[in-house]
Order: sequence, then C-alpha cells, then structure tokens
Amino acid sequence: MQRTLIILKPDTIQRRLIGRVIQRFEDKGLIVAGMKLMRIARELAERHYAPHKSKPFYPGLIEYITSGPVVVMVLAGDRSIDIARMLMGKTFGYEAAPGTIRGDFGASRSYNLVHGSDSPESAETEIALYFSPDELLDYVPDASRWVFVPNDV
Ligand code: IDP
Ligand code: MG
Repeated sequence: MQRTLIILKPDTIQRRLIGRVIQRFEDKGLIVAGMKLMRIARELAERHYAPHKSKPFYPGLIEYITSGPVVVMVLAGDRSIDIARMLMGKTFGYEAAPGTIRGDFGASRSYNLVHGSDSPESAETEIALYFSPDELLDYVPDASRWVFVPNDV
C-alpha cells in the first residue's frame, strides 16, 4: 500500500482540531501506520522545506512550522497521496473548497492546518525525515478490505 507523510501543523494543535482532522483521514479509510507528537527543530524544518528555500514566504513558513507542537503521521492505503491531498484541499484556505480540511478550517495563505506529501518521491523522502522504519507498522485492519480493492481496474 502507498504511504504518505501528513503533518498536523501548529495551528491545528493550538485550535484543538487534532481529533476532527484525523477523523477525516480515518473516515476515508486511510490507515495510520505511524504517529507522533513532536516539536520540529529548525534544522529539520529547513530540510523538509528545502524546495521552497527561494520563496518569499520561506522564512515565515519555517517560523510557523517550528512555532509549536505538531502531530506527524504516516497514512497508508492505495492512492493515499492523492486521497490525502484531496481531503486537504487547495493550499490557501480561502481558495480551498468547502468539505476539505483547509476549506472548512482555514482562511489564510500561511496557516493551512495540514501538510501532505505531493508525490511518491517526496513521500519517501519526507517519511524518512520524521520516522525510522521500526516506528512504522505494516498492518491492514479487517475493515480495509471493504475500502481498498485489489486489482481495482
Ligand atoms: P502545499 O502545502 O499545498 O503542498 P506548497 O506550495 O508546497 O503547498 O507550500 C508549502 C507550504 O508553504 C504551504 O502549505 C503553506 O503553509 C506555505 N505557503 C505556500 N505558499 C504560501 C504563500 O504564498 N504565503 C504564505 N505561505 C505559503
Ligand atoms: Mg507542497
């Protein structure tokens, strides 16, 4: 099954939305393969967001993501990267569709509640930044056979 890295950013924790945001991923059928509460060190944030280093919002982004505790998760499931990005919605809360996490809870450019990997390559890189292999559990809940279909053509 495909894995993706999800971060519930500091605004999600400060606004006490952890449960409601995780609920959306669980409702869709994605499987929690790893999860931890942590404070992201500046050096780790800089490695994670290295692709954005030249952007004008980069300093603010590093401040934001290191400003308080986050919940970091690995979610598993067929097409989990695309599914998670759909549930998250567009980057800016004021553009994200209602029904998405950012569309329902976000209103700004900077504070958008969640991070989700955007490709298999970035998922692999990002998961390795936050988790060692032994922190990730490879299991399939019984109910998942009613969610994910083998040879789903
Ligand atoms: P994504 O999170 O939807 O993949 P990216 O373009 O990869 O969006 O940007 C990474 C993060 O940087 C965003 O989630 C957001 O927190 C922040 N960000 C992106 N664009 C802007 C901006 O124009 N102003 C302020 N913050 C931004
Ligand atoms: Mg991105």
